[in-house]
Amino acid sequence: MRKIVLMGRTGAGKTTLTQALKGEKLIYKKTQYVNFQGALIDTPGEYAETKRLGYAPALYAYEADVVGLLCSSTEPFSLFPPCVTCMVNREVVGIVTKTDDPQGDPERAAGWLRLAGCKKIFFVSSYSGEGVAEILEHLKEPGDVLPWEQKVKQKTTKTHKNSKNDLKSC
Ligand SMILES: Nc1nc2c(ncn2[C@@H]2O[C@H](COP(=O)(O)OP(=O)(O)OP(=O)(O)O)[C@@H](O)[C@H]2O)c(=O)[nH]1
Ligand SMILES: [Mg+2]
Repeated sequence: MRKIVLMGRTGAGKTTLTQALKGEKLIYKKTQYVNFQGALIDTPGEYAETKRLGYAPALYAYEADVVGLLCSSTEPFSLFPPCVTCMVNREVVGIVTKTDDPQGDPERAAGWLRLAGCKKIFFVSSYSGEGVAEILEHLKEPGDVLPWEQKVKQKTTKTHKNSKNDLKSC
């Protein structure tokens, strides 16, 4: 998988999204420091919110192949300045989170992410699972087998074995 670093304000849903991407149980845990978890890099929201810490996300971007800027559908304003994506020489994608929230406005969040320079926008809800598979597909590299593909592969192998046995019994 290509590595993605998730950035966005406190409560944007970065950690919950890492849990959803890994198929784990969703448990609230405040991020205190940058967490490296295989292909996922989770950052604390304070890095995006505090000017003095603002250089850290730019540096951590170089540890990843893709930068994910998160903006939840419920955010009242955007933290990302226009065209901020030019600060890193990595692909930057926008991720609108909490699309399930009835109080949210996903299109407004997507507009802010486009203004920040994101060409590709994912709409996700870690609660319902919407959009999670699309992010995994985007990070997939040749040779990677995603969990649902593995099941299909196993089924195909089983069917192939069964048909072999069927042929033997004939
Ligand atoms: N409705 C809804 N709530 C969500 C979703 N994802 C996360 N939340 C909630 O939003 C809150 C913050 O989520 P976190 O994943 O901890 O946010 P974070 O961006 O990691 O925050 P920091 O670690 O403080 O930077 C939690 O109460 C989550 O349960 C979602 O898809 N839908
Ligand atoms: Mg977190």
